[in-house]
Amino acid sequence: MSQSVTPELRRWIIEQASAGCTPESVLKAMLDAGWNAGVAEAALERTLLEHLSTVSPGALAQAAPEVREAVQGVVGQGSAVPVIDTSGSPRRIDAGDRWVDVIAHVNHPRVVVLGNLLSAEECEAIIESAKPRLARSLTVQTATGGEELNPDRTSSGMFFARGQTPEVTAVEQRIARLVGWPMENGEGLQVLHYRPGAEYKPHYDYFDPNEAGTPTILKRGGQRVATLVMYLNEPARGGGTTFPDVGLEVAPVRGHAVFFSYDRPHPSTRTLHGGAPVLEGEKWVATKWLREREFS
Ligand code: PD2
Ligand code: ZN
Repeated sequence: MSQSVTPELRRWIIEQASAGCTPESVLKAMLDAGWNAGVAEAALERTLLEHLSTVSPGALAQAAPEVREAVQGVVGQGSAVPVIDTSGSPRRIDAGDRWVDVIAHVNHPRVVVLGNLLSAEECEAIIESAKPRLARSLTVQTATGGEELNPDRTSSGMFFARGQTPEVTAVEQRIARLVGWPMENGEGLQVLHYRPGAEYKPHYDYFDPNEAGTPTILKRGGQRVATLVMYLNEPARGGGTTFPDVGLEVAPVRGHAVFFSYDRPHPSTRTLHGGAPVLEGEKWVATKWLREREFS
């Protein structure tokens, strides 16, 4: 079945809630009808909160501060984000020193699949300069702001400093032009290497506002607002980048990339994503995370 949230579905959710059904019972009905749990929860939450804030701003003002904050987090103004303009359905976009192919795009989540972002020579050069510095990947520990080994992430990785090699600089300038976002707001390029069986389980790239360590992390440039995963080689099978809420899998093809943006640190952006297990061969990617402000 289609998992898109139509105006009819929104109307039905509001009717059920207005008739006194609890959100839990509406969710159960959606799951029984075959909805994906993540999509159903996001649709329900967003629809009810939008409805509440439209029909009854007074009720919202009287709500507990944490409820009000949650509502504003979902329906309030999101942050400005990097944008790849696909209105008018262009085949190719000028990224300064290179034309980049537009292969596919989706609005919610905002995802753009790109071809020809990197040349084969750039991919090779980035892999070769990363190789000597690879170590088992760590993830940011949002509880403390430090880093930790994460069993959900069985790749090896390393970070370049911004502008560390000529190829890294060229790619960073190209990305800045492509998405209209200052190069200074980008974290250093991360390179990941996956062997057969290695994967990166589904996660969000933004920092969870409810974690104790997040304020420390946000001091360096604010939230992450977009991600670009660039494929540096091609595993024979597996290793796609998946978006489980919308059933999307992007195939890892050398020189291609998947861009996604998130205007608030909230699951309603539907940007849950993962790196599927590599089934045959190996996989190399470079990830560029973009922050709200200069990352220093
Ligand atoms: O390697 C990937 O496909 C992948 C998937 C999910 C990379 C990341 N997340 C990441 O670097 O954040
Ligand atoms: Zn990720």
